[in-house]
Amino acid sequence: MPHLVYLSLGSNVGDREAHLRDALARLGAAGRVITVSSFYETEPVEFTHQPWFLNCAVAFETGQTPQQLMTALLAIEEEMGRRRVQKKGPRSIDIDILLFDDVVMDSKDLVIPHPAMHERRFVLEPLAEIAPDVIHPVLKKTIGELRDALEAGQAVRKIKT
Ligand code: PH2
Ligand code: MG
Ligand code: MG
Repeated sequence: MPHLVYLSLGSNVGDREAHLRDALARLGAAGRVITVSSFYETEPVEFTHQPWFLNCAVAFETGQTPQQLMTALLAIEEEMGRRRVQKKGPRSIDIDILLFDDVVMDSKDLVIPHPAMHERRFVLEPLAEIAPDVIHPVLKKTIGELRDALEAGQAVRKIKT
């Protein structure tokens, strides 16, 4: 049985749109892309002294386990030249697992659902576009509800493509 996964993609170095498209194409090696949200220009949060990001959300189907998928995503990031210099800092591509079926896990190097997803407008706005009624398996709220509950701030704007 394939697993239904939601991913968040982000880039804030170089040709951000090309990086997102390149990553989307490479995801085919690990499963099947079902839906891609619009691309959103987003204000950097947490580590704020860096360029604005381009972010999107992806619905994805895979036969892999969470660990296998994370390994595949890290390989894509590496192939695309990502260098880990500053934690939460500038990156050519970041691919994060947000949700994996209804899996709840907390291992040393992989936490699902993504522990910060419910606080991040750059995640919830694109995700609500493609999966508003999906329920967060820990918070038991829909993605639309989580998005509506965010405090004002964290500028996010859909770009025309
Ligand atoms: N990623 C982070 C930290 N801050 N801010 C925005 N707007 N978009 C991101 O993808 C992002 C961020 C760590 O992964
Ligand atoms: Mg991230
Ligand atoms: Mg990451």
